[in-house]
Amino acid sequence: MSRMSRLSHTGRTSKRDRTPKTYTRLTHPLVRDSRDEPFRQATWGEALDRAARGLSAARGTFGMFSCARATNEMNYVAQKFARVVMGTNNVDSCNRTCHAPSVAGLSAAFGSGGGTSSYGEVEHTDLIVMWGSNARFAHPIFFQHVLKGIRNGARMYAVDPRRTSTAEWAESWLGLNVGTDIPMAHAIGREIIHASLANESFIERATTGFEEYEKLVEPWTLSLAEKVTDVPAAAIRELAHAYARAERAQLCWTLGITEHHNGTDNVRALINLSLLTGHVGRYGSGLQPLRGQNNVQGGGDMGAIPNRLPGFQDILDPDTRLKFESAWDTVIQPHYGLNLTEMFEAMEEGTLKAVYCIGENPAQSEADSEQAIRRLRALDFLVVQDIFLTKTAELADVVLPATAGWAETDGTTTNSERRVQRVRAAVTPPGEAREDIDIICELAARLGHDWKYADSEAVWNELRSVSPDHYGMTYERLEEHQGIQWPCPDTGRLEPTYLHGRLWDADPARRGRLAPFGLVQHDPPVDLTDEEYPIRLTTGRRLDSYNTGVQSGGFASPLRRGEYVELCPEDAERYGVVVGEEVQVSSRRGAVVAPVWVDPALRPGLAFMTMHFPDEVDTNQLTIEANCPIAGTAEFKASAIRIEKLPVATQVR
Ligand SMILES: Nc1nc2c(c(=O)[nH]1)N[C@H]1C(S)=C(S)[C@@H](COP(=O)(O)OP(=O)(O)OC[C@H]3O[C@@H](n4cnc5c(=O)[nH]c(N)nc54)[C@H](O)[C@@H]3O)O[C@H]1N2
Ligand SMILES: Nc1nc2c(c(=O)[nH]1)N[C@H]1C(S)=C(S)[C@@H](COP(=O)(O)OP(=O)(O)OC[C@H]3O[C@@H](n4cnc5c(=O)[nH]c(N)nc54)[C@H](O)[C@@H]3O)O[C@H]1N2
Ligand SMILES: [Mo]
Repeated sequence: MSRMSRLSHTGRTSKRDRTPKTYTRLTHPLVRDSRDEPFRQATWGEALDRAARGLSAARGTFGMFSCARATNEMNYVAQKFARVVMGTNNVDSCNRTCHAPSVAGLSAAFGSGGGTSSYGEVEHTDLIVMWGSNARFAHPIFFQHVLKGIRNGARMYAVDPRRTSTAEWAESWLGLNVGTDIPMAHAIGREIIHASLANESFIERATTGFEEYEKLVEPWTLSLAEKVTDVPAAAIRELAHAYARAERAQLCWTLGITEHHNGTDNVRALINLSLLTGHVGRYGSGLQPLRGQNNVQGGGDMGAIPNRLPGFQDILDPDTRLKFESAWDTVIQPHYGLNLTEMFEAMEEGTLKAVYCIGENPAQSEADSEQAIRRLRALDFLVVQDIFLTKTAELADVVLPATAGWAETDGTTTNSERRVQRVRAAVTPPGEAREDIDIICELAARLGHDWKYADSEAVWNELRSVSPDHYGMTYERLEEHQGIQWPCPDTGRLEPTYLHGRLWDADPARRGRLAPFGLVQHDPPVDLTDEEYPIRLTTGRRLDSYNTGVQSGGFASPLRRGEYVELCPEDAERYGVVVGEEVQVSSRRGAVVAPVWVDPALRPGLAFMTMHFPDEVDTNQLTIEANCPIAGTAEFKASAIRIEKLPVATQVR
C-alpha cells in the first residue's frame, strides 16, 4: 500500500491538536526489563547496574552520542568513557548533522577546523557576506555584532533561497536556487580573476593549486551562473567586485552551505574565495561558520568525535596516541571510529548493537526519521541520558536523568569564535537528577575504571595537560579575561583573536603549510524534483523555537505559530490553498499533514518547513538521508515534495 493511502486509512487526517507538546523534566532513573513493558522508576543503584551490565555485554559493538549542549568537561569525560572503558573511537554528536562539513573543509584548507575570526571583527570590517545563514533567527547575539558592523559602515550581502529576516538587512539579496552554491561561488571566483581583482601576491605567497582552480572556474561565466542559480548576472558580478575590492571582508556561512550531500565541497568553494582575495588571516577578514548548539564547537574540541582526541589531535598520529595512552593508562584504537551517520548504517548492518546516547534526540533530528527510529528500535541495548523523556528516550532500556549543562552544572563551554567561557550552577536540579559527569564516572567505576574528579576544574586541568591549545587557560584566567579563545598554549599571554596570520608572514619558514584551493565541482541535490514531486522543500529554523522542540516545546505565545508548510503567494494560488488550510505534504520517503503559511520571502517552486514540532508534524519523515561522503552530513536542505489538498471533510476548523 502506498504511504498516501495508508495515511488516509489510518485516519491521521482527522482532527489534530497542534499545541506543541510540553516535556516535563526527568526526575528519576527509569528502567524496564523488556521493550514491551512500560518504564518503571528505579533507584540510581539499580539503573546504573542495569546500564553497566548492558554496556559490558556490548564491547566491540558499541557507540556513543555525546551532548553538544553540555560542558566541555562532560564531553571530555564522555569520550574518555568510549575510548578507555569501551575501547572504541565510535563517539560523535549532532555536529555530524550540522557543521561537520565546515570542520572538514577548513581542516583541509588550513589544517584546523575552527572558524578563523572573532565575533567582534564583523564590527570592524567593510563587507559581510551571510551565505546560507539566517543569523537574525539562529544566531541573534552574533547578529547584534553584524548590525553594529552595518552601523559602522559595512555593506552586507545575503545569499539564501529565501528572503529571510537576515536578508532584510542586506544591501543585496541573492535568492539562489537550493543547491547551486558552487556555481555561484565559482562564477564569483571567475569574475574576480577576469576583472584582475585577485590578490596575486597572497595567492603566490600563501596558496597552492591556483592554476587548476582558474581552469576549473573558467566555464562558470556570469550568464551560465545566472541560468543555474536564477540570480541575475549583474547581482553576482556586484558581489564579486564588492568582495574583492573590500579592504576587509567577513564570509559567514551556516547550514544553507553544509546540510547538503556535498556540504564539504560547498565549504571548499567558499574558502576558495577567501584564498583568491586574501580575506583570511587578518583582523577583520576571515571565515565564520557560525556553529549551532551552545557547545558543539567544544564537544568536537574535547574529542567527542571519531577522528580526533582532545585538543583536536589526530588519532592517526602515533605520538599523539602515545601521549594519551600514557595519560589514561590505556590502548587507543589506531583508526578512526564511526561517525553518527556511519553508526546508524552499522545499526542497519547489525554490527553496532548498543548505544549510550547522552543529550541527543536522533529519533527526531536524523533525516528520514522513520528509518532512524526503526534502527534504534533494533538495538540490543540503548541507554539514554537526558534532561527530558524524549522520543529517543522512549525507545531505551534505561533512562538516566541528568542536570542541564547550563544553569545546573559547573564547567566551561566553547562558542563558535573558539572562546572558552565558564558556566556555573545557579539552579537546583529537580528530583534525583545528577550531573552528566557523575553518571558517566559511576558507570566507568562499575566497569572497572575508578576515575576521581573532585570537581569540573579537575577535569579541565586533566584536559589542559594533554591539549596544548588549551594549556594556557586555567579557570582563574578564564575568569579574569571573561573567556579566552583557543589556541592558548601559554599561561602568560594571549594569541591574536584570528587564526592563520602565519599565511601572511614574509618568512616562508614561518608560513607553515600553504592553503590549497579546493577543486570542487557542482553536483545538484540528490532528491530530484519531477512531475510527481515538483516542489523543492528546504528545512530550517525559526527564532522562537529550538531544534527538535524538546527544550522549547510547550510554551504558547501569540507570536508562535507551530508548524506550517510555507509557500510563496504564487504557489498558494496555483495549488488553490490558503493560510491555515491543512494539506498533505509527501516526499519519496513519507507524508505528513501540515497547515499552509503564505510568505512572499519564498520563491516559486520552493517550500519551507522547520524541524521544531516533530510531535505534531514530523518534518524529518520527508527529508532524505543523502550524506556528504566526507563529513557524513545529510541533505536536510533539499528534498523533493508534492502538496495535495485534503478532502473538505478532513479539514480542521
Ligand atoms: N532560534 C533558534 N536558533 C538556533 C537553533 C534553533 O533551533 N532555533 N539551532 C541552532 C543550531 S543546532 C544550528 S546548526 C544553527 C543553524 O543556523 P542556520 O544555518 O542559520 O539555520 P537554518 O534555518 O537551518 O538554515 C539557514 C538558511 O539556509 C538557507 N538555505 C537552504 N538551502 C540553501 C542552499 O542551498 N543554499 C544557501 N545558500 N542557503 C540555503 C535557508 O533558507 C535558511 O535561511 O542555529 C542554531 N540556533
Ligand atoms: N529537517 C531538519 N533536521 C535537522 C536539521 C535541519 O536543519 N533540518 N538540523 C540538524 C542540526 S543542525 C542539529 S544540531 C540536530 C539537532 O539534533 P539533536 O541534538 O538530536 O536535537 P535537540 O533537540 O537539540 O536535542 C538535544 C537534547 O539534549 C538534551 N539536553 C540538553 N541539555 C542537556 C544536558 O546538559 N545534558 C544532557 N544529558 N542532555 C541535555 C535535551 O533535552 C534534548 O533532548 O538536528 C538536525 N536535524
Ligand atoms: Mo546544529
